[in-house]
Amino acid sequence: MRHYTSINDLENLQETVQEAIDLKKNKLKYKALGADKTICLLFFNNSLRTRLSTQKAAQNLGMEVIVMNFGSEGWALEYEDGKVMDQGKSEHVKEAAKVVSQYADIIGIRAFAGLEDKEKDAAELVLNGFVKFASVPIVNMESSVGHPLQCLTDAITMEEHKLVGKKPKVVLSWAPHPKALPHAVANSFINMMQLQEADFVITHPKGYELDPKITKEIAIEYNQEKAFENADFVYVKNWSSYNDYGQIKCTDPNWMTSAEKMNKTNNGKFMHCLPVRRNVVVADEVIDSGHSLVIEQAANREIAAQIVLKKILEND
Ligand code: SN0
Repeated sequence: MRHYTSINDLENLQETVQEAIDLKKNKLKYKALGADKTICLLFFNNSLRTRLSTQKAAQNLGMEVIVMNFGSEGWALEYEDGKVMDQGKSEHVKEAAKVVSQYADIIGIRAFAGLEDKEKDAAELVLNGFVKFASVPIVNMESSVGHPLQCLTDAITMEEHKLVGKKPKVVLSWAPHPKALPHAVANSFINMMQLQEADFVITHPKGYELDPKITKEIAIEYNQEKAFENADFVYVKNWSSYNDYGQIKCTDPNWMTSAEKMNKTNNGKFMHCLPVRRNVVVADEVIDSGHSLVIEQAANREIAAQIVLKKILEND
């Protein structure tokens, strides 16, 4: 594997999940693999888990890590070809990507959707700018369209918790949120689920349909309680409207995941990528219960990042 920009860059998801579960037993086994190599993590947006878990994963592989909060400390970058740069942008991605490539063997990029211009977000200017102009592999640490380290984490976590011999029922549920959030986590979760054997349902209020190129023929159930019936895993996430791009169309608190709703599931597990707004997205009683996997998911971010970096270092 050269770049990791989407879950589809993995040759085989199931095999990768098994490799990750094995790696978890001995995280320092490949400490020599990254010796004398450097990863440079560029953050155009905030982070807790992605930053620390990717750094830890690289360290487990013996790599040196350079982290930069590019959004607040770097020059404002221009992405448009042929632009007369006489406005606010100081540097072109052409130079920035080539320069960083000289200091790093792998570059990680986090650049969220702006949620103002659908076409610009779909074009993945930041991620694709680095893929195009860098001379080293690029890892997507959440772009406008996807969060492939998160969905690999989620696949690992579900594999560890699924009931043996039962095709799991998995629900992706929209939740209310005070801010307009990107579609990336939901998109990548869907991409990943399309590579799994599962009974998969998406539930959200009308008007929250995601990009049909991503959801394809997946069932949408507008009745959340119905969707939760007999679910083994409930994956909860807010996203803003895709059709009315970046808008908040619904704030109905009834969409919060409560214990009452979880009682409709098959002893189901609650999942969320974090950070999460307690008592808006999910009730305390659910996230604090034994059915919540959120802390385990966060732990698996390290393993997911490590298996990805290992594959890139091995060019496997
Ligand atoms: C991001 C998102 O894509 O939804 C990152 C998730 C991994 N989440 C947020 O920006 C939440 C911010 C907030 O204020 O709750």
